[in-house]
Amino acid sequence: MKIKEIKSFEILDSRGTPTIATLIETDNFLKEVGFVPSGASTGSREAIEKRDNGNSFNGMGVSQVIKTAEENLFPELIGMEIGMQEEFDSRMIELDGTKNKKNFGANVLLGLSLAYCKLSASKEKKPLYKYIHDYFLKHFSSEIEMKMPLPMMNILNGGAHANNKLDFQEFMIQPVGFCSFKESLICGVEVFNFLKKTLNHKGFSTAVGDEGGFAPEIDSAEEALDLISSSIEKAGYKVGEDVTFALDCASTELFKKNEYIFSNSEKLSSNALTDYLDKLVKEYPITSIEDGLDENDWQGWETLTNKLGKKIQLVGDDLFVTNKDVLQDGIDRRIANSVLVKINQIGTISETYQTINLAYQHNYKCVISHRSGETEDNFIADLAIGTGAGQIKTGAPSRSDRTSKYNRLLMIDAMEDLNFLGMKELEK
Ligand code: 2PG
Ligand code: MG
Repeated sequence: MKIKEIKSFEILDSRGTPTIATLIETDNFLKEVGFVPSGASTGSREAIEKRDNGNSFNGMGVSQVIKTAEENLFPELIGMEIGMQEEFDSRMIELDGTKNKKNFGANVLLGLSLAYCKLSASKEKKPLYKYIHDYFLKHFSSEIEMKMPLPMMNILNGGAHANNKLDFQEFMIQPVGFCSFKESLICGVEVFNFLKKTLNHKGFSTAVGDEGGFAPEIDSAEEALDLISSSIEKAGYKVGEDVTFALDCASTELFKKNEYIFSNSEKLSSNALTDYLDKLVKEYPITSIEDGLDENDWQGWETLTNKLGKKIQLVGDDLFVTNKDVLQDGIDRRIANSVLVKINQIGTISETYQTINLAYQHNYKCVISHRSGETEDNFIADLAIGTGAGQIKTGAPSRSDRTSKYNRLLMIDAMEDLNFLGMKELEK
């Protein structure tokens, strides 16, 4: 089975920003499409998302980017055999010829890599998650089992995803105290709905931010955590037992001239922010903190990891950018203990696998993640199950760009008898 035709389309992501969908057709008429997500708070080491910088869509268009790929990249891929992800991705990387994929754009490469991966699953007549699992086992030494991921649900938004004064970007819940994915998700949905009632009752707006979570006009992390705590209780669950908290501080966005600057004009040093996070962990049942510090504040990360790394999950997002070389540096310096995995940060599926494998080899956990700009593509649901990552971060249970992932998980969960570890996932 070989590639016969490739076509890319300029489409829209969940924020109305252009992105790319790529369709590959094989010589036996199979077709698959890969849709590319896009971030707002991006790490500086991410692979390059290429845009036209022309007149359309305020410079955000991608039609010229697609045209260049159609002329110079796609013809080189026609005729390639389906089912050899690494060879396919390596060929694209070689043709791009740059370290950060700035020639054709990581958004171009990812659309191709995704469509190719889906076709490989079709070729083997396997569901995508099963194909990913088998591929991973065949190519890597990490021992993994397929399992349902624990949701990390962003129900209250701040930072670059909302226009309120909340400095931290994401206030998430992890429904840890349940025996099945479905029960865990139901709990998350109920808490989300009670949060809406709580906000309404207190006179706050219930409009939502980019990832479907509420974005009320509040300005402190404590206030956000208190609002969520009371919603958990009102929904009939126990804070810290049934549901724990996860934060994405997205601190790279706050870091200027060696200080973390908050919207109330308060300036914290790296050590002061670490102390503040430590205090929050003592006061609230927080089980995970992502990007607690800036992507370049590695000294600070060492202190943060020494202080909290044995107690909770410390996730590197902008810090590691799903890049195995950057992750290796982090492992060498023993910073963080978990990696956020975003397919468009690195731009190909096989490099994503390599990063996941490296993490597993060094006992780092993986959280498979969406971007703030998403599409209807639910590939990451299959990726989370197939790689046995155990955790998925894909926003609030609201807006179809977010629920498409939860819905895919619900359907797989109903069809397969897969393990779900809940709290044990975090304790492993
Ligand atoms: C993050 C992501 C996803 P963005 O920081 O973790 O929640 O946001 O896609 O804007 O980088
Ligand atoms: Mg993040």
